[in-house]
Amino acid sequence: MASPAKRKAEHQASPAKPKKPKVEIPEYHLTPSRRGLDGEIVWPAPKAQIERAREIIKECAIAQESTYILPDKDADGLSSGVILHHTLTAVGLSPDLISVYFPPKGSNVHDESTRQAISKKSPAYIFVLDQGSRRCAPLYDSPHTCLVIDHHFAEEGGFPEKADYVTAHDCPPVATSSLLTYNICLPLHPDLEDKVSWLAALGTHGDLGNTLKWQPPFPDMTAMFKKYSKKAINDAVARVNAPRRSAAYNVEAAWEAVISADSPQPLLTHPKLEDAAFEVKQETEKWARVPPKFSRDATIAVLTIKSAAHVHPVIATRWAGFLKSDKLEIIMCANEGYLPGKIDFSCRVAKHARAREGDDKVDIIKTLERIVADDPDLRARLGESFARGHKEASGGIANTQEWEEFKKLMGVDENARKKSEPNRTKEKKKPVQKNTLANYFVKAS
Ligand SMILES: [Mn+2]
Repeated sequence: MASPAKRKAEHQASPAKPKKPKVEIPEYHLTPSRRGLDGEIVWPAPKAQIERAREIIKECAIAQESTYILPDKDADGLSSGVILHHTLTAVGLSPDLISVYFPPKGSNVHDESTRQAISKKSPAYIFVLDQGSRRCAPLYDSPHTCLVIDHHFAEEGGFPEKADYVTAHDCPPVATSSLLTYNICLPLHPDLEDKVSWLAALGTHGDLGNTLKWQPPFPDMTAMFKKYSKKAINDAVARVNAPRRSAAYNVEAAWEAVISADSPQPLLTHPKLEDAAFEVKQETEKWARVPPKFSRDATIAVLTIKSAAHVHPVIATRWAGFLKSDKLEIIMCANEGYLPGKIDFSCRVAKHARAREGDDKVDIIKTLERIVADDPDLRARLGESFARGHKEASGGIANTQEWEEFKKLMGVDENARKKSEPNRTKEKKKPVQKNTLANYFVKAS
């Protein structure tokens, strides 16, 4: 079935030029792996890190002390948090001792508000999952054990002081946080396989998309996919991702839904997830057709929207699969309406630029940094929330003032559209609303 973006593209604008040859994107699982000194493949993370993570989980269960879990808000983060929760309780930690925390809309685990929340709980164990890490002071001043499980880029030593960490980032093909957590937890209790395999798939499809082949080094999920269809998993991804995209930002509802589900099925009929998904779909349709503007060198397309919902990554992803130009590398969607006085933006690699290798490979984080490299003052003002995430899917938050300066550096709007790029996106059609479950928007980013 054609993706919704594709279907939309076909019907919204008929390309004036002949079709280009189909771009072959290499299968994700075929990314060359790192090998240890013994020649063994190192995957999904260095062995010593995985062993240490297992020790901490076992120690935590024995300690029977207050435990705080801080998972990220998307399908991958929630799945890894729930896998960990199921594991901790399976190995004997009393569920009453576990609390879960989600920073409010616009905040993250590195903010002061998160530190205050942690202090209030005074936990003995802290687990930080899928949050993207940076070098910082310990998350909590009193003695505690902190384990970071992640797969985002982190600079050398880019973790909270004194925390243990296990990261998939340096072991390609980079596993998701949920898959890494699954890999860590699975051997810890015989009952876990049934409980957590589908969650590993839920989180992994959430981050890597629904075309992943579950081929080595990825684990064999044949038995699980016999029980639950790929469609059920993918539909569940969209449902689980909906609350954090909605204006109300009810991430707790998504957590509750996932932790009480024993299969993808209940997620598909959960009323709170359904309502959020409906809202997100409407907002996406409303903003899906804003015309792009281009950077001076035509390598970046910028779409500007104004929505209280977190739909900018979805819109960037859609356009990334649709816009065609040889020069184009990055699609950027900037949302002026998500946080007051701020721009929240998401970037994706243009589809035809995804197959590039070596020096030509598109690295969004590096590109964003390069744009401001000659303006250290602006770079400093853009702050820590600029250019975070993955090299293929980055973004950030900037104040309006800095955003305008950043756009100037890119030369957005200076570039008159090239002849080779017909003005086919300028005809702004009124968004059509077709809010039926049948055409429910499945692709999450
Ligand atoms: Mn993730």
